[in-house]
Amino acid sequence: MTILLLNGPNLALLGTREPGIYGRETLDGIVAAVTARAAAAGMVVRAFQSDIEGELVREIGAARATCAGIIINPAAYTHTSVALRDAISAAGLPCVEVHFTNTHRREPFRHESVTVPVCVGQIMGFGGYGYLLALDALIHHLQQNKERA
Ligand code: CA2
Repeated sequence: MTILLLNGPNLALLGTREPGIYGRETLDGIVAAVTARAAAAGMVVRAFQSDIEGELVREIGAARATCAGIIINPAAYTHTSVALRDAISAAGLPCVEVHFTNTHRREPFRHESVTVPVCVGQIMGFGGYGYLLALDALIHHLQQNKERA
């Protein structure tokens, strides 16, 4: 079973800039931690980062045939992207949205997520650890759904 782990614009900068906001962990380190935890649960992670909205949309579309679920940090596209929201909705896969920061404690323009209404749920404010929480939540959701199917 494969999980798609998607990260949006500027998240490749993690660990190199603004450590006061986003911490010192790198994206590679977070992907490695999620991959190891998923492997312990018998799952595979496909990780993809892009600064380009259309590339993220394309990956979500491709996941429909190959993945069991999605973990996504859409970054700034969280607050703007109807295209990502439509792609998540069309994929029909359970999706967990994750954010490093608690966006509700930040500028008003970060308070709304366009994408979260088509996700199972959202985890924010726990830095890189939130990605592990998102993985656990997604696995739990998949197991619950399997039991009900
Ligand atoms: O808190 C989050 O995870 C965000 O998705 C991060 C986005 C921001 O636009 C959202 O409102 C909340 C920004 C990602 C930028 O990542 C950087 C990482 C290191 C240095 C600079 C930017």
